Amino acid sequence: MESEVVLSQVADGVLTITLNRPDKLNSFTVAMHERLADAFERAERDDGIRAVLITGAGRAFSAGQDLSDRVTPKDGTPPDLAVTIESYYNPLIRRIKALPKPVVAAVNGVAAGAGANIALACDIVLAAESAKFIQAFARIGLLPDSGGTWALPRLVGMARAKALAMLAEPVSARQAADWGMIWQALPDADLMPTARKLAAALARAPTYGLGLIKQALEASATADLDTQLDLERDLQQKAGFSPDYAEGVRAFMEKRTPAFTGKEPTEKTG
Ligand code: T3D
Repeated sequence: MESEVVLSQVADGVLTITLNRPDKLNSFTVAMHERLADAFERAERDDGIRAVLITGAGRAFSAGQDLSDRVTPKDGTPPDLAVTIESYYNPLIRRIKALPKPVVAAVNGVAAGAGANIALACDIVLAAESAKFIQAFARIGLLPDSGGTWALPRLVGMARAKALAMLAEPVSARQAADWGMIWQALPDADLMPTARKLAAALARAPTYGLGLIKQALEASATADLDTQLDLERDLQQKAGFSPDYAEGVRAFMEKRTPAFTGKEPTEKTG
């Protein structure tokens, strides 16, 4: 029996998603995309899920598109890549960005092609020291997709983005952390315990407020300062009406640890 290509497990308010085609370095098939979409849909509708952790089984995070689905006979018609991008990769990136909950990537091994850019679309990226990021696209005549051409210049600057995309050379996890492309590189044995701990801490945090942080930071990429100041005012108003803000201030004044519920404001109390 074929094993599940994407594994999902909920514990401590964290939905852990494991890409699970280790013998093919977790490269993406349609079935994988569909299972991954199901998992994100669950994260969207289940209030009990307050953080998502995504990782890969085996020695890779993901090697991007499964290229065995892309072999064209010399006289055959080439695949229309816009179709898969529009149907699967773009919706996935939009979903990660729009989810009002933190998404953590634990990059356990090589992340290549769309695999690299899916990891980089996550809110907090941790990587094992043995992991590497490869914008492999140019090796096969493509350009970075899955938001790569948007994310890379913002994360590492245009000079590095162009070289990474055109040379398609691997970047070590340590180098990626030093460049600000990811949050942390960790000794291999520490990756999953640290990632689980971090995701569980995020799941106990003020989820509604974290969603607003994510919204504001994502919007800043294309906004001018005036627009961003207005957005901050509007989102802070929402945050100020949330039960977690009231709890946070009370807990501070009472010198105790806050017990956040992550809930949205139910009514205007201010
Ligand atoms: O097509 C569209 O819809 C458009 C969207 C495109 C998005 C993309 O992601 S395009 C980019 C696709 N990905 C790549 O070009 C990366 C291809 N893989 C590699 O370059 C290398 O595998 C790695 C650098 C990632 C790792 O190298 P290495 O030496 O550690 O492993 P390996 O021996 O190459 O791979 C191990 C196995 O996984 C091997 O299978 P085998 O021979 O043991 O049966 C290899 O064929 C398989 N594998 C690795 N990557 C893919 C793959 N099989 C299918 N598709 C892959 N992408």
